[in-house]
Amino acid sequence: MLQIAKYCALSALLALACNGKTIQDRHGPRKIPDGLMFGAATASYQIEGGWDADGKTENIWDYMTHKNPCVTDDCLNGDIANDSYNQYKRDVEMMRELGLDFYRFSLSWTRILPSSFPDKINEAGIQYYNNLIDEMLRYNIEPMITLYHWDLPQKLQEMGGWTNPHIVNWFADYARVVFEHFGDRVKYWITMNEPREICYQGYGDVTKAPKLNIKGFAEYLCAKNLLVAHANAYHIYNNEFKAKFGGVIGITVSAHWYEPETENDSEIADQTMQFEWGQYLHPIFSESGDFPVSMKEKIATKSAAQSFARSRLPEFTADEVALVKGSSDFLGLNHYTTYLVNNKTSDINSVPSYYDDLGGTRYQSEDWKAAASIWLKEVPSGFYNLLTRLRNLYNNPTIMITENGFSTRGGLEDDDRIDYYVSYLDAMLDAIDEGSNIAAYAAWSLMDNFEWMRGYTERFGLYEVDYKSPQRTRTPRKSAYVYKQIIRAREIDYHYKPQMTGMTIDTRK
Ligand SMILES: *[C@@H]1O[C@H](CO)[C@@H](O)[C@H](O)[C@H]1NC(C)=O
Ligand SMILES: *[C@@H]1O[C@H](CO)[C@@H](O)[C@H](O)[C@H]1NC(C)=O
Ligand SMILES: CC(=O)N[C@H]1CO[C@H](CO)[C@@H](O)[C@@H]1O
Repeated sequence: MLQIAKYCALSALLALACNGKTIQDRHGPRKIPDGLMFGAATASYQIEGGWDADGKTENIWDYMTHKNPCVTDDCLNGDIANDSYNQYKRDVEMMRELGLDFYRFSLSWTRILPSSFPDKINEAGIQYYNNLIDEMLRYNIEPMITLYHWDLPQKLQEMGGWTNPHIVNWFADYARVVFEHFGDRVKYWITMNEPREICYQGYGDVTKAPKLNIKGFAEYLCAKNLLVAHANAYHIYNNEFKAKFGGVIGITVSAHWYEPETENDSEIADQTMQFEWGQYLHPIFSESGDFPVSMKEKIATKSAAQSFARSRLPEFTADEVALVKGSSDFLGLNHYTTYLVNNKTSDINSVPSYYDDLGGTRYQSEDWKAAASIWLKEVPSGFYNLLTRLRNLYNNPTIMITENGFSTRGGLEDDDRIDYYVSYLDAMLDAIDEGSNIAAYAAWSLMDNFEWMRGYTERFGLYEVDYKSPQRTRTPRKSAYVYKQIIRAREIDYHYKPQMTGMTIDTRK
C-alpha cells in the first residue's frame, strides 16, 4: 500500500498518468506469474578475492588498484574481497537459504587463461568454477554465467583492450574454452555485462578501469568492437554448442529510464536513451540493426563541424550489421534508477566527448528517495516505463532482469532496501500484466561486495559481509528474509514483517 501510494505520487510529480493497474488498492498479496525465475547476482572481481591464487594473473582491476590503491574511496581492493574463492560453499548455502532458482556470477578471464590466450588453461581455475557449479547443481540452483564482467586481462589492455579489433578473436578463444569446460552443465550464458559502463566509463571517462579518458573516440571504438565480439561469441555458442547442450545466450545492458522534464524535452529524452542503451540494444534487437540513426547523425554532424575527416563513431560493415543483428536469445537488463532530462546545454562537457555529442542535461530530483550511491534514487515508475518502452521498441523480447538493487552503508535492518525491492517488483508485475515477456529477476546482490571505485563503502547485499572476520562472515539482512518469503510464497505480501530469528535452508532445495 505504502509503495503503491508512492508510485502514483511520483508519477503525478512527473506529470504522468498513473498506470491504471497500480491505482487499485492492494490489500491482499499480489501473485507472481508461474515460471518467472528468481535469482541473485555477483561478479568475479567483486567477490572472489584470490587475486593471485593458483596461477591467476593480473586483470585491469588488480593492476589499477595495486598501482594506485587510493583510486578507490577507501583505498581498498578486491585482493581478498569476500574470499569467495575459498568460501563458495557458504555462498551456495546462502542461495539455498533464500530458495533461489538461479545464481548469476561471472568468470575471471585470467583465472582460466593466465596468459590471456588458450595456449595454457589453468586447471586450478577450471576446478574452482567446476566446484561452484557442481555445488549449485547439487541443490537445483541453475548457474547463469557472465563471461565478461569488467576484469579484462591486463596484458590485453596493454594491447588496446576493447579498442583493438583483434579482441573479437581474443574473446572468441576465451569463450570457446569456457563453453567447452562448463557448457555441459550451464544453460544460461551472458557474454558481456554492461557495455556502457565498460566503454563509456572505462574508455571515455575515469570512473572505471582502465580510466583511459580518451573522450569522444575510445568509447565508440570500444562499443563497436564489443558488439562484434559479443555477436561472434553468440554465433560460436549457436554453431558449436547449442545443439549439444541446448542453452541460451544473450547480452546484459544497463539501462536507466530518462524522463523528459517537460513536454518539450521528449525528443532529447529519446535521443538520450538511444545513446545510453540504444547504442548497444539497437544493433542487436531492432529490425534494421546498426547503431541508432539519431546517434549516427549527431556524431557525424559534430565530427564534421569539428573538422574531423570522418565521424568519430566507427561504422559497421554490412556483414557486421548482419552478424550482430539478432545475436541474443534474450535481453539481459540491469536497471536501478531514473533521470530527468532537458535540452539545456550543459557547460561541463569537454569537446569532443560523448556527452557533447549527445547534448542536453540529466539530473535527479531532490524529492526522490536516495540510496547510499550518489547516482541511485528510488523511482519504481521508471522501471515500469523502461520495460514498456523496451517491449514496444524491440518487439517484446524475452527479458531477463539480471540486476536490480539498492545500496546502504550497512546494517541488518534495511527497510529502505525492502521498500525498493517491493516497489520495483510491483512495477515489474505491472509491465508483465500488460504483456512484457519477463523470464527472470535477479537481485543485486547476493552479498555485499567490492563496489568498484566506491570500495566497500556502499553495500548492496541481501547478506551483510563482515570484512574484519577472516571467514568474511555473511549474515542475512532483513531484506534477505523478505526476498526469501517472496520466492517461497510466489507473491508479494505488502504487509509481511519478517522475524529475523535465524535463517534456515529452504527445504524445497
Ligand atoms: C514548450 O514550448 C512551447 C513553444 O516554444 C512553449 O510555448 C511552451 O511554454 C513550452 N512548454 C513548457 C512546459 O516549457
Ligand atoms: C536542443 O537544443 C538545441 C539548441 O537550441 C537545438 O539545436 C536542438 O535541436 C535541440 N534538440 C532537441 C532534441 O530538442
Ligand atoms: C576460510 C578461509 O579460507 N579463510 C581465509 C580468508 O582470507 C584470509 C585472508 O587471505 C585468510 O587468512 C583466511 O584463511
